[in-house]
Amino acid sequence: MSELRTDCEDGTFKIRTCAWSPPGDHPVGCGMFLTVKDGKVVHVEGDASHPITNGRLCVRCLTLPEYIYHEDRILTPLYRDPADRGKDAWKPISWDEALDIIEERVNYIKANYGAEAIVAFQGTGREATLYKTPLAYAALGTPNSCFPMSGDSCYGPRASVADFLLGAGYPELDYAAYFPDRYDDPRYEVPKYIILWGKDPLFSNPDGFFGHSLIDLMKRGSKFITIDPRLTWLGTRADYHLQLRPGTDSALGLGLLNVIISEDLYDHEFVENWCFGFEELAERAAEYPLEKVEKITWVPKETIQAAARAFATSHPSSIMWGLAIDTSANGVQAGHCVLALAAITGNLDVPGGITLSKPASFMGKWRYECAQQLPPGMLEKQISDPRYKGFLAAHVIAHPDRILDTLETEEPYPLKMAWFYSSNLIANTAAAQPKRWFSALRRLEFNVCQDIFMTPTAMGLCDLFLPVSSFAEHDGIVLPHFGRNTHMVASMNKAVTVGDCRSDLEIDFLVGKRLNPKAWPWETISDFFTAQIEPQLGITFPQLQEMSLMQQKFEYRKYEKGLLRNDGEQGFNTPTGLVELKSSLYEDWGEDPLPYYEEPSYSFISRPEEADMYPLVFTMGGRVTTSFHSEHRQIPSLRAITPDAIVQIHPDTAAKYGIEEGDWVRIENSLGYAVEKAHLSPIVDPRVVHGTHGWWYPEQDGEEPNLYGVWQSSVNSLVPHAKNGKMGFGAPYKCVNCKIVKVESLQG
Ligand SMILES: Nc1nc2c(c(=O)[nH]1)N[C@H]1C(S)=C(S)[C@@H](COP(=O)(O)OP(=O)(O)OC[C@H]3O[C@@H](n4cnc5c(=O)[nH]c(N)nc54)[C@H](O)[C@@H]3O)O[C@H]1N2
Ligand SMILES: Nc1nc2c(c(=O)[nH]1)N[C@H]1C(S)=C(S)[C@@H](COP(=O)(O)OP(=O)(O)OC[C@H]3O[C@@H](n4cnc5c(=O)[nH]c(N)nc54)[C@H](O)[C@@H]3O)O[C@H]1N2
Ligand code: SF4
Ligand SMILES: [Mo]
Repeated sequence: MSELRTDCEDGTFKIRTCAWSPPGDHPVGCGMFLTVKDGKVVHVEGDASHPITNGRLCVRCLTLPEYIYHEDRILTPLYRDPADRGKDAWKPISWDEALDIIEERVNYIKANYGAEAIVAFQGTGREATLYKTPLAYAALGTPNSCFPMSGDSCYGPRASVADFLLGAGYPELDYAAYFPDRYDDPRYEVPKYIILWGKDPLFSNPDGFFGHSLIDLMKRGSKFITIDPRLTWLGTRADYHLQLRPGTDSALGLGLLNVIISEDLYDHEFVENWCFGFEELAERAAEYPLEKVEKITWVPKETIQAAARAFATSHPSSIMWGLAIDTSANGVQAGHCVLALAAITGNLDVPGGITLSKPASFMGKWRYECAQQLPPGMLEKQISDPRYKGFLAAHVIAHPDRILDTLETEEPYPLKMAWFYSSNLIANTAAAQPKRWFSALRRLEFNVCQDIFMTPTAMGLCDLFLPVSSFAEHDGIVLPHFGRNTHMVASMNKAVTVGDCRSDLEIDFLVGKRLNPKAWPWETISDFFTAQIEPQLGITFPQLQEMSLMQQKFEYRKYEKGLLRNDGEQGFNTPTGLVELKSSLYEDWGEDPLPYYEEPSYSFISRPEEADMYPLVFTMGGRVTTSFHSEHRQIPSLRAITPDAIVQIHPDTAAKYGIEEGDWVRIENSLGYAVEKAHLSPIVDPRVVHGTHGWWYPEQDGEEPNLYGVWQSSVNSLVPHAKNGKMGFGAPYKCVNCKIVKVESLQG
């Protein structure tokens, strides 16, 4: 491993670091060197000694200097009178002034409405994810910590299903990430097949998984099965591509299970010893003959059969399940099928299969202790839905759809203040029905935003802006999978200072020490991290910084060794001690204990009266490397690669509607519309169009009503509110009905 700091002869120096955020990313922790000249980062290059990423970087980190030193970046706290929301009437203030305002406003809200009148919003798993709920609970004193994506439709559903059925932290493809010698470790085996299900990791590197590892595995012989309405780059290299109708994943899963069970291709030993409910699952799968599955999913039955046979008869094999499983109200059932497929083929926790971990997580103890800071009775005031027992069992956060209902109705009590902690929710990211969210949030008395750039959310809704430092400007730790099933713990190392920005954790410290000092006893950030990691890793934070990262110990077949259950017994940490192919929990929660297929709520089948009007399926949000959700739109090199919001349309469909390459297209359904630029491509089925999410236009007028053009490509206006599954999870972010019409301009 190279040095933390290397001084060069020309007076420059290099800092070795592992990246998280900002700029936005999941905790992949790619290793890199930042070259610093005259106090500025001037160059970024990969660190070949990093055992996971081996020096490879994507374009977002390679263009980091453009992001850090962008002229639009906010470098000092800003304040604006709430009466001026929507106007560019911001005034720079000091951090002390900002803290005075926060203290005065929070105390006012608490005294007059109760702390529960404050809601803290986060976005996806940036570094902020670790520090937002502690801010809410242990500094602001509110139980209303919220990820405002309808049905909590990212990661939460998958992690919860894994907890319910396996009692284990989020399962991941085994890519030898735990071993210093990686694929050459004698304990490891290369998977024969990898199913990529609604996931495109080369572009998304999701949740801390380093996507390029799939190329490593391909070179070592792994074959692919892709399940995706689009023919992705990996799909073109796959042995089988199952091009399904968006939102029909659970029907396909039941079809695959049906083949494997009826053709007796399953692992009898594993099923007999370690699974609960196999007979019932077999009966359920038998209700999904391939003719029926083909009709629902559009995937030819021969392809389903061949893929199922290839997967089940090649051992070890693995499955990666992605966001598309969560972004469906039927996603709990699809996830159930995925885990059942992995289990009955004997691929759980074996070399080259799917890795599992105990449900404990890094920093979990601290986060739990922060929740204890809430006064007695406060957690009971959290806005949730008593019908959603599955959600309540899995989560200690507010239900997002109920938060919007509460904002609109003031039932069960009025909300008065919001804190946007890494959330640009109206910019076609987390919020479904973003205009409804915008109107409702606009009525609140006081709103704070913690971000890097001015966003439509901050401009339209906030009164105080707290500027956040990039990962090059602060110390921190990177926890892949957010601390669950974590293959490494890495350090982020400060290289430079820019403006008067602070990290999310530093802001927590500032606000916490003001509002609730006893919960924030650490003198320094370094002391805090040492307190978190030393008990588990036996090293201090400065030692971790010297080392760069520490890979975690790992053992296969933990269920045989008593390493998965809290009581130390063999088996899985579920009520039956087995993998629950039939859930022993779901019935009590009002849910079918076995997987089933349910039609998406906005489809030509579930809304036949709209079938002629909106004949196409709209799926959206497949990732590109040049942006992270609504971020990076103002970064010149990245915008040059991806100048516009693109909607992918099959050439035959485009011809039918008189649309040509580069035309502006209005995508519309009964709920709303968005305008994006046509790219004609045979990678989508003629009945499906794929749009891009997260667009706003920093180059346009930021003031109201335009708000940087945020309503122009507003794809999430087409996504319904509160169409969640029975346990409160999932929403159709990737499967709604639509029509497409050529228009003259982005303004539609
Ligand atoms: N239709 C459709 N919609 C989708 C999706 C889809 O696939 N299809 N994907 C969905 C998914 S999975 C998710 S998770 C959501 C994501 O939604 P969000 O994560 O809410 O994404 P953004 O709205 O971009 O908000 C993030 C904001 O945080 C700022 N930021 C970046 N890094 C940091 C940091 O470290 N600290 C702080 N304080 N701020 C930071 C950014 O500048 C940005 O303004 O979008 C969802 N929206
Ligand atoms: N560069 C970049 N990386 C990111 C993000 C980003 O915005 N930019 N966002 C991050 C976040 S928050 C997340 S959650 C992850 C998500 O990353 P992934 O889990 O990889 O998911 P997506 O890229 O949204 O979609 C993967 C594939 O699902 C397909 N798909 C669409 N609808 C369906 C369907 O109904 N069924 C099936 N089976 N497939 C479908 C899409 O065509 C797409 O190819 O990426 C993270 N990484
Ligand atoms: S995946 Fe890309 S943006 Fe994320 S840390 Fe690695 S190089 Fe940086
Ligand atoms: Mo996400």
